[in-house]
Amino acid sequence: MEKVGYNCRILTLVITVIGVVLLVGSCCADLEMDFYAESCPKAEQIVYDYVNHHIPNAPSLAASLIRMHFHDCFVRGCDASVLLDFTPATKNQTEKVATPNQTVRGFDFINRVKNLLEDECPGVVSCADIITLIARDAIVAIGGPFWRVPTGRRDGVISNASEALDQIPAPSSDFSTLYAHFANKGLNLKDLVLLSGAHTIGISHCPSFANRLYNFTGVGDGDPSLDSEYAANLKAKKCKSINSTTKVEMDPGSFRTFDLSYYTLVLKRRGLFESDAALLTDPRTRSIITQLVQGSIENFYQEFASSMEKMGKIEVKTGSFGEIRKHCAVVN
Ligand code: HEM
Ligand SMILES: *[C@@H]1O[C@H](CO)[C@@H](O)[C@H](O)[C@H]1NC(C)=O
Ligand SMILES: *[C@@H]1O[C@H](CO)[C@@H](O)[C@H](O)[C@H]1NC(C)=O
Ligand SMILES: *[C@@H]1O[C@H](CO)[C@@H](O)[C@H](O)[C@H]1NC(C)=O
Ligand SMILES: *[C@@H]1O[C@H](CO)[C@@H](O)[C@H](O)[C@H]1NC(C)=O
Ligand SMILES: CC(=O)N[C@H]1CO[C@H](CO)[C@@H](O)[C@@H]1O
Repeated sequence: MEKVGYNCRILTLVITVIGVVLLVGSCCADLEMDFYAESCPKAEQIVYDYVNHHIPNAPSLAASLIRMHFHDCFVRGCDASVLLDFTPATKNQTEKVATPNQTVRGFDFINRVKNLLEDECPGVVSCADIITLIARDAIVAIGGPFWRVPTGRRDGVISNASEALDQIPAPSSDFSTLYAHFANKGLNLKDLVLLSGAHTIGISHCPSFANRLYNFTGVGDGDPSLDSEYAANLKAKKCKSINSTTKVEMDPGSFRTFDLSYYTLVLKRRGLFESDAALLTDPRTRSIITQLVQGSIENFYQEFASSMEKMGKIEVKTGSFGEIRKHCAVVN
């Protein structure tokens, strides 16, 4: 009698476990390494080959591609919503037209890789995974850090310009604004400091920071937290007026090298944006920067890799959510 009851309880437990596994499996599967191993075995190699064929001729694109990945993940998760063009189906203007995206390049690059993958295995590889893989491979191609990219992301069907404005932090952000934006996405202060380290490569346009040179509080003043010699130099050479549209290397002299010099600049009060300078205004982030600068480049790469892997998992759609777009710029 007792044994039957016992077996019964075991059976119920087994059925419950199976039920839970099925439920979880269908709704919110995890990303996994080499997700396309069976459905499109050459997918990751095709991305890798394309990146390694083209990035050496256009290394500056690597910066734009990792930035695109960041902008994608911060709005509705890493779901390629950043790639959508405005059509009647999107109703509102899409993320692409929002201010932060106006300086993102590399959309054609993504589309060309997508076309190769559609030729190889139609309808299988998501645009969201393509952005994520390309960003990693492009940074590795310029000699930067490698990080793991588990795959299986699916593409979103909504892209909304005003959400991009709300969720991608502005360069004028202070510490608490940055803290809140990152915490909203499950990222901590260490991630904030490490991911900001991507500003060791790439360029900025003057409008992103010109107020710090010419009109910080609206009375024609400069930002006192920006090194005055550095500010004078920018005014004389690059951003000659507040309306200048010139480009500036964010990490002058080493803007193509993924190194620690961004952090060295920030400590010298030469971070370009208020958001870079803001990392010094909190003792916790300041101390993380000091430790990074004192540590090795290998340590930085390792820490950066783990924050990138975390960023690549923000609010991903997997399993039966979302879709696999046929064209990255439009929903199916
Ligand atoms: C912490 C908040 C952040 C703010 C406020 C911010 C803001 C900006 C701004 C305003 C620009 C220059 C745009 C222009 O005028 O051309 C820029 C460039 C860039 N950002 Fe950030 N960013 C942040 C975080 C990140 C993260 C997390 C990444 C990547 C992991 C990233 C990667 C880059 C790169 C690589 C560039 C150079 C782009 C190029 O050369 O085309 N940024 N960022
Ligand atoms: C987005 O679309 C909705 C409804 O179509 C409209 O009410 C709203 O004002 C739009 N917002 C923007 C920022 O365009
Ligand atoms: C876009 O986002 C705004 C809020 O940021 C919202 O008011 C609007 O309805 C959204 N549009 C669509 C089409 O979802
Ligand atoms: C500086 O900012 C103030 C207040 O926003 C504005 O009235 C003024 O025109 C600005 N000056 C310049 C040179 O842009
Ligand atoms: C910058 O542009 C604004 C508006 O386009 C104009 O009012 C202002 O005079 C310009 N400032 C300078 C310093 O050229
Ligand atoms: C790549 C892209 O679509 N960029 C767009 C950003 O927004 C500006 C202004 O709306 C467009 O002109 C760009 O084409």
